[in-house]
Amino acid sequence: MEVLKDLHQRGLVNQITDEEGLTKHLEENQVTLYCGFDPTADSLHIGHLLPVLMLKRFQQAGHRPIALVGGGTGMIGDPSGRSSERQLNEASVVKEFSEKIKQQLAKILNFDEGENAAVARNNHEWLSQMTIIDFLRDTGKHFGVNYMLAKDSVESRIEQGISFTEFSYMILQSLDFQKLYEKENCTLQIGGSDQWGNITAGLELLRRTAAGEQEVKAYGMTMPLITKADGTKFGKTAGGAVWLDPEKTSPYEFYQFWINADDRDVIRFLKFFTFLSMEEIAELEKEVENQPEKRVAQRRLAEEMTKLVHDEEALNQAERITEALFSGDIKALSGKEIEQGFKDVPAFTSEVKDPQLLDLLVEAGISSSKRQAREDISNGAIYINGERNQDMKHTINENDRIEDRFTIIRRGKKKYFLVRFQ
Ligand code: 383
Repeated sequence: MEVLKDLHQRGLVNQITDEEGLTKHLEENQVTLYCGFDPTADSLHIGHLLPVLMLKRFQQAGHRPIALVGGGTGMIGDPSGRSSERQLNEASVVKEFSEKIKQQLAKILNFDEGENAAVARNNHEWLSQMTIIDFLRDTGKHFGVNYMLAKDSVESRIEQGISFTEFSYMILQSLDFQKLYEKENCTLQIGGSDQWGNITAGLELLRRTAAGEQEVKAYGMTMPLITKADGTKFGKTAGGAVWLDPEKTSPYEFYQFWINADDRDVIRFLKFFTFLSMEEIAELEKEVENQPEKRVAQRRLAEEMTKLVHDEEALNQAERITEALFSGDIKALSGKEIEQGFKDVPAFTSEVKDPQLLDLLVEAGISSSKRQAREDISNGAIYINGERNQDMKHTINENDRIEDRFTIIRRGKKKYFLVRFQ
C-alpha cells in the first residue's frame, strides 16, 4: 500500500510541507529520508520511538532511511519545545552518548542488508570541520534574523532568554539537510511536531542555495504529539522516563508500561507503534469493546513492543515475571528475573546467611516489632517466595533462597520485600 495512506490511517501524520508533491515523489522514486537524534542522554527513550519506527515504515515501503546522530548539534542544544536553556555536556560525554544511540538505532533499523539498508550518519563529521567564516558567509547569510525570531522555538524563549548558541541551532539542522540533500540525495526530513520549525528552515536553505533556477523537490513531515486519555504525559512513569536501554528500564518494566495502557489509548498506540495491520487492530478493538477485562489488546501491544525493542527472550522473561507476580509462584523465577520484577520493592541485605524468620521480619522492617512479627506469622500473613509460612521457629535456609541470593517475603496480600544475601 501507498506509504502515506498507511500513515494517515494510523494517525501518524501531523503536517506535511507539500502533501501532493510528496505523494507523487514517493510513488515515483525510492526516496532517501532522514530523522535526527541528538545525544542528550546515554539512551533513547520511548518518545523517540515513533520517529524511529516511522523510518522503519518507510524502509519497509522500499525507501531508504538515514538515522542521523547529532554528535555536532548535541554540542549546541536544540531550543525547540524547551522553556529554558540547556546544560551543555562535555565533548567526551556527547561522543559516548552518540555511540550508544547509534547502537540502539541499529537494533531497530536494518543497517546491513538490501539496496535500501538504513544508513547511519553523524553530523559531527561535517559540522566540526566548518570554519566560523564559512558558516557566517555561506550559510548564515541565508537566514534573516526576523525569520529566525518568528520561529516558535525562539519566539517562545524571548522573554525567558535564549543564548546565541541555541538561537543558531536551526541553522545547523538546516545545514544537515542541505548536506544530506547534496551528498545523499535525501529529499525528506521527518520529526516530531516540535521539529516543524527546524525542518522548514532547512527547506528554506535548500531553496535559497539550489543551483540556478532548478526547482527543489524536498519535503518535510512531522508526526503528532502522543497524548493520553487521562491527560498525563506520555512516556513517563512514576520512576521517570521509559528508556530503550534494558539497563535503565528493564524489559519487564518496559513490558509493564505498555500493558498498563488505558482502554481508551490502546488502539491508538497499536496503530502508532506496531506493524500490525489495520485489520488485526480492528479485531483487537472488538476485544476491548466486548471483553475489556481480558486486556487482550494491551497484552498484544506489550508483546509487540518488547519484541521490537528488546527480543523474544526478554519478552519471555517479562511474561514469566508478570505471571509469577500474578499467581504468587515466585519460586519459578530465576535470579535475573527476580532482580527485574522486584526492582521497586523495599530491599534488605541480610548479613546473616541463615537468619531466623522472626528476626528477619523485624530487622528488614517487614513487621514493625517482634510482637507484630509473631502475630503476622501465626495469622498466616507471611509468605516466603509465594508460600505461606506459619512456623514461628523457621530458619531461612538454602531452599528459601533463589540462586542462593534472594528471598522474596510477602506480608499480607501484596506487600513484597526483597531480601538479598551476600
Ligand atoms: C539534529 C540534527 C538534524 C536533525 C534533527 C536533529 C535533532 C533534533 C531534536 N530532536 C529530538 C531529540 O534529538 O532535537 N533537533 O531528542 C527528538 N527527535 C525525534 C523527533 C522528536 C524530537 O530525536 O520529536 C522525538 O524524537 O523528531 O523531539 O539534522
